[in-house]
Amino acid sequence: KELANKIAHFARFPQTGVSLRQMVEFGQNPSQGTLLRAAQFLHDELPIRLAHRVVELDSLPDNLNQMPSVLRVKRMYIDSFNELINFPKVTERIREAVREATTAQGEGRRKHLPGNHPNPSLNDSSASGNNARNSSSHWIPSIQHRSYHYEVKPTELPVEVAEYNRSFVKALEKIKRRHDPVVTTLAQGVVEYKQLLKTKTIDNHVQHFLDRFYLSRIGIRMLIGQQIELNQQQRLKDYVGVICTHTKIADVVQEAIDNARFICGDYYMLMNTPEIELHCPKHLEFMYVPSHLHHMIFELLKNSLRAVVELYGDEADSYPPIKVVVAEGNEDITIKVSDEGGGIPRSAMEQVWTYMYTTAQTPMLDPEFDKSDFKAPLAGFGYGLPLSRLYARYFGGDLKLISLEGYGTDAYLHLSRLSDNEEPLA
Ligand code: W6P
Repeated sequence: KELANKIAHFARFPQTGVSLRQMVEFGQNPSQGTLLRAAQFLHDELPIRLAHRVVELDSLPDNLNQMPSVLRVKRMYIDSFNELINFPKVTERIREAVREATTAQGEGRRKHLPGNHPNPSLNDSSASGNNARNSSSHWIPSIQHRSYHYEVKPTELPVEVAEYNRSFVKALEKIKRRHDPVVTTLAQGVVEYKQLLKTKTIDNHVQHFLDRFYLSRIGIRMLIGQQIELNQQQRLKDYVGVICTHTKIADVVQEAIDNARFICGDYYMLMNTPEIELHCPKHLEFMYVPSHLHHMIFELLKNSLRAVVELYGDEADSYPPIKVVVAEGNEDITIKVSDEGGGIPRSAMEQVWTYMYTTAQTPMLDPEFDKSDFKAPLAGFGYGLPLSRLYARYFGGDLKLISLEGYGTDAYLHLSRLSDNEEPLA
């Protein structure tokens, strides 16, 4: 139908990646004019990314793409796609006002290249000439031209600019909230699929689909989260949106250590929880999203704690400590988490990264389940590790495990310092 055509049309356009550095440079002291350009970029880019996801959901194996849970997820993507393409375009009058105000600042006029954009409402019909297609970011001069500062006095811009930004943020907030349950809903679909096929493993095709899908979700939510945060009046020191330009690694890791130990002691009702030693250059800082960093370290520590406690028993007088080493390189900051929890057999290493692998029961995925009397397992839900690796990869890092069966496990979390890596887009 018409909708299917629209989605197919948008899905033919390549997705445009943004690097951490671009997000930061774009978001430093953004004027309403800069925020408007960012809004235009998202107005263009998000429907493309969403359309890619819908097409991929459709092309899943037959009995999976018809699962009620998969259809529910698809519906969310379609609804958000529709809301975005029906969101009013920036009027030519506003655009002209922003252009004027920007130029008046003496920064040099930026050429607004004409768009041959999939969304016809976004095409600049008044412009002519360059219709180059391959650079899909060509209609975002501010991102294309690595100059991001539009020092525009608010008074120089018509009030409609701020109004437009506000209403676009509202639309983004609604979309973000709608997609909150995507991971659990899709996980439920995978459980059902597994039951249907009476299998315990997941084929590579589905595994790769889920990796792409969740990676894409991280990116979409990052971009939406940035736009929402940048539009807030209040600004935290050292923060650009959700990015902290001076993330103190030792502090974030210590926080994750404290939280993981607390959760572990609570879960196993331990008298003394395993110690976690941290070796980290005290003042080491880098540009990152603290919540992502916390999430990944917390996840690794929970796995290590579980392994150690289950190897030595919950009544042991003491446990071998878990060691966290933070290494400062030029290219990477690498965080090693070492436990003596007995390791993983080599044959099980691949399973650790699959979305099927669950050592724990999965009542949380049962909608009938009463959360109040459920004790969340410490680790081993099957999603923590693969998702953590995607968080690492999203900004050009990676996560690797080396196991010494019979002794313990080392996890290596590589985080790229260069921050020029563009988002990986499947
Ligand atoms: C284990 C299994 C595991 C997974 C991830 C991180 C650490 C560990 N330790 O025994």
